[in-house]
Amino acid sequence: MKESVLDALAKAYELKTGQISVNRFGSGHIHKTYRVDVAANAYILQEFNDAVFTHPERISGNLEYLTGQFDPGDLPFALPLPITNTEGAFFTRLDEGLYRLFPFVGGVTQDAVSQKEQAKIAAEAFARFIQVFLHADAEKMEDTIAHFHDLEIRYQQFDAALKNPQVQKDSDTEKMIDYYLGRKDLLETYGHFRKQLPLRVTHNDTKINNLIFGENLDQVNALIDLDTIMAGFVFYDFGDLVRTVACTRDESSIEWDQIQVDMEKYEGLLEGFYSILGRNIQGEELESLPFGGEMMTLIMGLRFLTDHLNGNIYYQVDYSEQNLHRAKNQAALLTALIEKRQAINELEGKLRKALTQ
Ligand code: GN1
Ligand code: MG
Repeated sequence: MKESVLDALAKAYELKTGQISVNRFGSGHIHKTYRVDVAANAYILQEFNDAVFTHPERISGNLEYLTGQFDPGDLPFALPLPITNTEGAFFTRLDEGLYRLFPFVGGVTQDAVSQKEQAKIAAEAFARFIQVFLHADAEKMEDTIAHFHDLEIRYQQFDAALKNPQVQKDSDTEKMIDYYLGRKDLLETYGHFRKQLPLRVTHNDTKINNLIFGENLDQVNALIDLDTIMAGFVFYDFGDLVRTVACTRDESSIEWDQIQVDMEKYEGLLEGFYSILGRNIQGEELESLPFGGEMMTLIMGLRFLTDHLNGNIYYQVDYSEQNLHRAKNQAALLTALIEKRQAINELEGKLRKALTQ
C-alpha cells in the first residue's frame, strides 16, 4: 500500500503517529483486507470494492438503522462496525479508492470446523444475530447488492454469460455448465418458500470464516463482514453455514472425490439454530432450512461458474481456473447434499418434533 495513502488515512482517522506496519489479512474474495499496527494499536483496514458494492451508503444506512434496534449487551459477541473518520463517516474516499477502518478483534478464523461442537457454536451465533433483529422491520433494510440471493436472477445472469462467454469452453467447463443447467429444478422449491416465508434481517454471508472464534474455539468473539446484511430468508443464513461447515472439504479444495456431507456437523448446525430460534420462528421456516443448504450451495456454484465464463471479473482469484474449480467443488457438495436429502429431512423433522415435546 502506498505511503501517501497510509498518511492520508492516518490523518482521516487521527491515528497515533509512530511505526506503522501493514500486512494482507484474511481470505475474503471481495475487498482487500489488511492488518495495520500503529504503536500499540491494531486495526483492520479495507480497500473497499465499490465495483461489487455500488451503493456503500446503503451499507451505512442499514448499519445505522440496526444500531438503533438493539443493545450490544443482547449479543454475547461483538458486531464490529467501522470506526468513523473525522467527518463522522464509515467510509473515507481518497483518489486511490474507498477505505474503511475497523477495530482489530483478536481470535481465530477458520475456513472449516473440526468438530460438531464448533458447528453448533457457529450456528448459535448466526441464529442469535437473526433473533436479536426479529422485531426489526426487515423492509427498512436496503439491498446492498440487488438480487443477491435471488436464484431466478442468478440463473438469468448465468444464461447471459453463456451467450457471451469470455473464455474458451473446454470440456471441464461444458460439464459444469450441463451440471448447473440440470439443477434448475430447485427453482420450484425456491419459488414456493419465497412466497410463503417472511423476510427477516439476515446476514447473508454466513460462511464460517466470517466468525472470529476465541482462542479455544469454544466461543464466538465477533461476527464480521456486515456488508450484506439486508432482508432475506432464514434459510439463506442456515444454508451458507451448511455449505461451509457441514462438508468434508472447504470451498477452495480441489479434492473433488473427497467432498461429502458431514452429517455430524450438520446435526450440530441444526441443534445450534434450533436451540436459539426454534421457538421464535414459524414451523415452515424451520422446515425450509435443509433446502437452504442445497440452494446456497447451488447459488454459489452458479455464481463462481458465471464469473469464470465472464473472465473472472467479480471474485478475486489466484489462478485463472479457480472459479471453475470452485464451481466444481460446490457441484460435488450439492450432489452429496441431494443424495442425503432424505436423511437430512428426517434429522430436521426429528429435531423439530423435539421442540414441541
Ligand atoms: C464472498 O467477501 P467474502 O469472501 O466473505 C461473497 C459471498 C460468497 C463468498 C464465497 C459480496 O464473500 O456471497 O458466498 O464470497 N460476497 C459477495 O466464498 O459477493
Ligand atoms: Mg469474509
